Amino acid sequence: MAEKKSYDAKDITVLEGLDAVRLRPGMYIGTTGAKGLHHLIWEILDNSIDEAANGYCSRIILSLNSDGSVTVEDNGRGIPVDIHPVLKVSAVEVVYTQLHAGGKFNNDNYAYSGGLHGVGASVVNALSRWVTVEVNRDGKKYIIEFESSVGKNGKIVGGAVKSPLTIVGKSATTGTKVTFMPDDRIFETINFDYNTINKHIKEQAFLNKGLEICLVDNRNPNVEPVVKSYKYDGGIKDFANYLTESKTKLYDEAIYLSGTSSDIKVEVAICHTDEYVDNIFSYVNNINTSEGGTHEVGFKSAITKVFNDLARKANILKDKDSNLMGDDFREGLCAVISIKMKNVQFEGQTKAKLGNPEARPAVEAVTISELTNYFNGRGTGKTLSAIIEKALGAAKVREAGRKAKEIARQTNSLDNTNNLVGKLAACSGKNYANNELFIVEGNSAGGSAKQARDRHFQAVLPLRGKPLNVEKKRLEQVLQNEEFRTIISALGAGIGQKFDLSGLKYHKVIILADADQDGAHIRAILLTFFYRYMRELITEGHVFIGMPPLYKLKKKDLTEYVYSDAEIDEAIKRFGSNYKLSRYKGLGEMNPEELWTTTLDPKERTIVQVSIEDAAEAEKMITTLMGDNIDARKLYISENADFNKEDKAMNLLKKK
Ligand code: 28G
Repeated sequence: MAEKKSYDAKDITVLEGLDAVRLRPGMYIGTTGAKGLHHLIWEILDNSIDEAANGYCSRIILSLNSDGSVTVEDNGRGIPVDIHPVLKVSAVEVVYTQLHAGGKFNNDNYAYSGGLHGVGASVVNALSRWVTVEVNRDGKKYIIEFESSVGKNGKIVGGAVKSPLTIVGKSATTGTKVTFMPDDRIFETINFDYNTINKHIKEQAFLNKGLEICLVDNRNPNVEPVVKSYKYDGGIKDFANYLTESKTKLYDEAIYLSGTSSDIKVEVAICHTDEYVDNIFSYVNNINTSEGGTHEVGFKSAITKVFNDLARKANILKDKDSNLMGDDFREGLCAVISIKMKNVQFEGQTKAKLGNPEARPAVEAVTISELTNYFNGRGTGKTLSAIIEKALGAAKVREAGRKAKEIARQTNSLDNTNNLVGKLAACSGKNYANNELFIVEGNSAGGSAKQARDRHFQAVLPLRGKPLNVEKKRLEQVLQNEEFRTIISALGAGIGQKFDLSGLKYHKVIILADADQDGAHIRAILLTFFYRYMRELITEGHVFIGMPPLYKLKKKDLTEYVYSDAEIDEAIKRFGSNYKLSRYKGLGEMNPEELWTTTLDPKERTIVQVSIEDAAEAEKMITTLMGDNIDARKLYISENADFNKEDKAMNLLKKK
């Protein structure tokens, strides 16, 4: 996919200064939205993580400051401070002001897919209002400051030196401390999201064995700072155990393997649960590859080979028996694969798939030899027999052809299910391109929406509670769920392999859920469902998120609806005094008229189109459950939340 373009002189001039970064930020950080903003942190953090990977740093502290800036501090060697022989400035200044990096930008995928390898610091500097770097090294403390300010010609000069490297005192330690203020002239938002950062550093702590990463949220001056610290001495082995901690495991401890082949470092953690789906999480250079790729292919073929060989050696598979299939050994599998390699090529819809062909044999070789070694050791008899038994069970089902038959039968039965769409309030118009389907959280909001809508082109499907989490289900189980069956038949385009957009009866599918944690969960489950079974619905731009207002401001006959917390202060100011402010806790609180004006009326409403990246992110959230609330997490997993039951996990969250 990643076709290499030639790197000519024109490119070099474009790429030399930091202006190039300010001119085309998307080239370097993907977007100037929230995702790109957080990328700034990941880039600086990566430099500390690299220092840790080299063996010189054991702790990183990430602080969110009350002025909106971010500080990252590590206890590594400190960025070098010696004077560059040609440029005659300090090495740390070079790192923060030069986009050198030896022609690495000739690959479009490169910057976009994360990991700017060595140029991240200068990109962050270019896109910040100001940056301060403190280096502790050689018994001294040094400081250098950068800023982006308006130059003589009225243009903004990005990341210029404000004060060059200066010794400000002595130091008994070593390390680097970087503080930066994202530039609000570049980014659509400069609000950092705690959960996004928390999730990221937890994931990075799992991927970097023994490295301690702390997160300190200092942003609210009225409360004690929120402090979190992650350190996993077992690395991805701990990650695999964590991902299965609330499930029934077939053996207690995850299997951990590591090795190097053809200059590719490979680590693998494997465990099995009593579930039927598999969850494989893979990473390349600490970047998540949610679309899989060659490393996953190598891993899968390796475990199939090793487990078949071991089953034969144990005489569980007899000479006359044929080998079990890969799918059989992956039933209930939870695995984490982490590899480190050079010249990574990403491909796929979200650039989250590893394309390098050399990764396949490398992962395969390490997994085969290390997994075989593992089972040649002592005390693994139980583990092995549990894995083989599980696979034999899966094979039985497979051989009976039950899976295939059931899916075929149920998919076909969806073709004429008029009886199923009972709860759906369809629309009268037959111009599908115009038609909209609102999937609405809760019966009461659903009722209001049915009254409020324009029935010529708007259909409403209310959901009673929380949808079945598709993550831990086989397709045939998803197809048994009444709510999903209703959605599938209402849309009229089939599902899975049989999905065909030409049958689609609503060209806009709008998810309407409350702006709370429950609503977020429902959105994530629905997006995961679409992502897994109707992906084209998303890639072709048919899926939207509806945005109900959070507040109503009223004064005499003037009414204004406010859609975000960020806007409310300003709106109140505009109203002056004697206004009435009400907060909508949910869609259910709105009467049909209000619902129409604020949320349904195409002329007034705000709806946000869902991108494939959003859906991939939602899926990842559901499958890794990287959240912090362990009780809620466990409950959520153990309770097969369905439409008719109240979700206990969420009630629990609310009580806290
Ligand atoms: C706190 C926030 C972000 C870093 C280091 C340490 C060294 C370094 C960083 O070298 C790259 C290497 C030599 C030219 C390396 C120190 C060797 C010896 C380092 C960070 C390029 C710069 N002593 N720690 N960079 N050099 N932490 N944390 O940025 O060839 S960046």
